[in-house]
Amino acid sequence: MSNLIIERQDRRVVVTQLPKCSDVSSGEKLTQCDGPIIKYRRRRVELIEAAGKMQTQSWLLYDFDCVYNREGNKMKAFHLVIALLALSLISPARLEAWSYTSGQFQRATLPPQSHLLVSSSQADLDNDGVLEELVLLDKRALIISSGKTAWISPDGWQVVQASFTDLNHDGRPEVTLLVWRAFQPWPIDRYLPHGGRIQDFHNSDGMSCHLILISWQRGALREQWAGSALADPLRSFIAADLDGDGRQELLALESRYDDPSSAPSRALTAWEWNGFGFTLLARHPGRFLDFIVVQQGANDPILLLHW
Ligand SMILES: [Ca+2]
Ligand SMILES: [Ca+2]
Repeated sequence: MSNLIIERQDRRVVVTQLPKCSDVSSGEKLTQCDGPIIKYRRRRVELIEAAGKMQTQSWLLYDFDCVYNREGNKMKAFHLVIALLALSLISPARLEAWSYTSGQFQRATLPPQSHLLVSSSQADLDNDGVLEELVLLDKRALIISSGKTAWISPDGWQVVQASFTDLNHDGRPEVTLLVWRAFQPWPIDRYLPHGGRIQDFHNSDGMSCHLILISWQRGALREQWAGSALADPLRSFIAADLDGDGRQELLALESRYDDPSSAPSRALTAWEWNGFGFTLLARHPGRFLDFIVVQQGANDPILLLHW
């Protein structure tokens, strides 16, 4: 019980504290039991030095352990960044900086001192003051509340990504899921003589890709919105306020049904909530492997695309 109390106290500190940059030369006095921190900081210096030897990896110089959201709150660093770092060290990575400006994607320069934008790993979905957590395990999404499973994705769903967002702009957090499930035509299309309008929106295994929003509705966590099968499946997404209006847009890498999972994407896309679903704002063709979003101060975000 006392451990639980301490854990809850620590959580408050972790959520509200702004992190300091972690560095070998920070002057902080560490003891023997801080071995993992020392090891991490040494590895960080090695990566930065390695980055300095490469022409295209200037973004590796960024402090990927100092992560904030737009309001300046501490967020959790993602393994994705480390994965990108590792990938860029293996092969000569090609990285491009892009912004979303005047309704389209445009090449941009990477501002110094940017911070990585990542979604929080916790959010108060039911507004009771206790933070819910999101777990993705073996393509199942679980929402954990007060140590108990409050919601689990149904059998038959393959959840490939889950994030806390407010993509539907109702001022309350929801969970956005990127899901593969067995294709189902629209009910009316079952009776059409020449097939339905979405009949080709699935892979050869009959699986289609969907965006689904889960939120607190009528006293329980429920599907708030489930999109029809996407015309082209999404590889990954990031929710970020691209244009500084305080509302999140959806950035996503788009591929094609039956592209191998290791194949690069076909396009970078931006979408915005229209009250009933998502409207495409921009699409830029490109064989991208992955992407992250960084931001300098209150400037609009910059997308770093790895291809
Ligand atoms: Ca919301
Ligand atoms: Ca916006």
